[in-house]
Amino acid sequence: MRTLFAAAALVVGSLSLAACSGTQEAAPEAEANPTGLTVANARLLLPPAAGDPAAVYFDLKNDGTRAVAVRRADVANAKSATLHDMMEYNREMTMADMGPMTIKPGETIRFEPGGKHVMAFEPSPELKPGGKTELTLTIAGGDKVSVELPVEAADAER
Ligand SMILES: [Cu+2]
Repeated sequence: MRTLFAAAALVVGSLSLAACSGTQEAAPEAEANPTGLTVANARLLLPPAAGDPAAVYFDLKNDGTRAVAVRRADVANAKSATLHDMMEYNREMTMADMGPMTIKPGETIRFEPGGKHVMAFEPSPELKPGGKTELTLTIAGGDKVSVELPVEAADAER
C-alpha cells in the first residue's frame, strides 16, 4: 500500500513539473473567454463619406452561466467607439449612448441597422472593404472578448 501511494505521488509530482514548464501565456481553456459572450455575424460598415463614423453590427449571445454587463466597445483602427441605441427624443428617433447593457445567460441581443450598434469614430483610412479589423467588448469587472471584424462598403447589403 505504501509503495503504491509513493508511486502515485511520484506521478503527480512529475505531472505538475511538466505543467510548470509550459509558458505563462497558455491560459487554461476555461479562462479563454471569461466573459461567456459569443459574438457572431460581426461586420463594420464604412460610412458613405470618409471621416464619418462607421457602424458595427453583430449578434451577441451570452453562453455563460451568469448575467454580464457590457460596458465598453473598442474598434481597432478607430479613434474611439461607443455603444449606441436608437431612442425616441422629441418624437423623433435618434441615437444615443447606451449605459452598461446587461445580457442574461442564454440571451441573444442583436446589434442591427435601426437599432443597437457600435459607432466607431474616426475610422482609419486604412480600413477598406474586404479588409479586417477587430472588435473588443469589455464587461463590468474588466474581462474582454475580441472578434475579427470584416470591413464592408457603405452600400453593402445590411
Ligand atoms: Cu450611433
